[in-house]
Amino acid sequence: MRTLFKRCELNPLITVRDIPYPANTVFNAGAVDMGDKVLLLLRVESCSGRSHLTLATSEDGVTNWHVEDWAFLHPGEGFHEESYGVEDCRITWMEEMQTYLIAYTAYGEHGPAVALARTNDFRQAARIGIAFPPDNKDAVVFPKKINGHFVMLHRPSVGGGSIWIGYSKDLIYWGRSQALLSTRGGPWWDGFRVGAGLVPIETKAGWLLIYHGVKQMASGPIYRIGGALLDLEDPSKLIARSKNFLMTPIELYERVGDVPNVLFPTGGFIRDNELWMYYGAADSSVCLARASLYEILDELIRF
Ligand code: BMA
Repeated sequence: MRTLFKRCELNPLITVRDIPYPANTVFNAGAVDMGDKVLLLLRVESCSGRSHLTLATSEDGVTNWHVEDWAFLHPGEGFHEESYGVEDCRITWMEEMQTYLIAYTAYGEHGPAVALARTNDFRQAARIGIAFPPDNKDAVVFPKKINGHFVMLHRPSVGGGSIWIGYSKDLIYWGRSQALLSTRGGPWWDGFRVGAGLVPIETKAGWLLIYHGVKQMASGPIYRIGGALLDLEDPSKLIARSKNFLMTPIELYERVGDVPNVLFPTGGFIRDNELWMYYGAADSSVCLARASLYEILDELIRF
């Protein structure tokens, strides 16, 4: 079978055995290419069932992960909206602010909300606040302002499970919301739900968005990976979208786990025209797959 994405032969890269304190599972990590190392912000689900975010670094982005023994972002005292946990972050380097923006799911008694935090050095995070109230998740901030505005994708769970776009001047007040990429319905691989995956990547053909799509089966959902292209000047315009999924659960570590049949991409970057994509597998590990950027663009433009 010909596949665009090649799985790293050392998958799964990080499992709960690599966490230096008691935990239930590790998955869905934000990623940053720092040149001399790759930094991941892991979602660790503790033995209580709540999640927090923990740092891991590796010089080559594949082997010898050093996982910190403290939580970088923990459900905070006094932050009622995230009292059930902090989950599934995506990290954006904002060149013009010289800071990292972290979009994450703040899960509280009212449901999952989209929250933002910032850091300059990954020593500590400063919370910015809730950007979109429940039920909202799968948020990514674009890596630069477009027409003077910060731009964010997010996924309200009501109203069809589609990806929306919103804008802000100050990262606090968000508006001009629009639905951007809808579920396809019917038997499609992304018929039931979609959600943004990696931070959009600027290419000559448009913003490349890697997203997850869910198909509801008799036995439960299957989470797969697809791609889309958004207009560079006006990212609310969808230029192309993969008709076929780009990657589907095949390996045992993707098929079996706390939630079976899940590929959940949350971190990635381009190195030498190759897309490095970190994804959570079966809510039980962090894995890596790589693909040629040009082959992905080719696949998207062909349909
Ligand atoms: C989604 C998110 C992810 C999770 C996925 C599969 O709704 O909550 O954190 O990986 O479901 O369980």
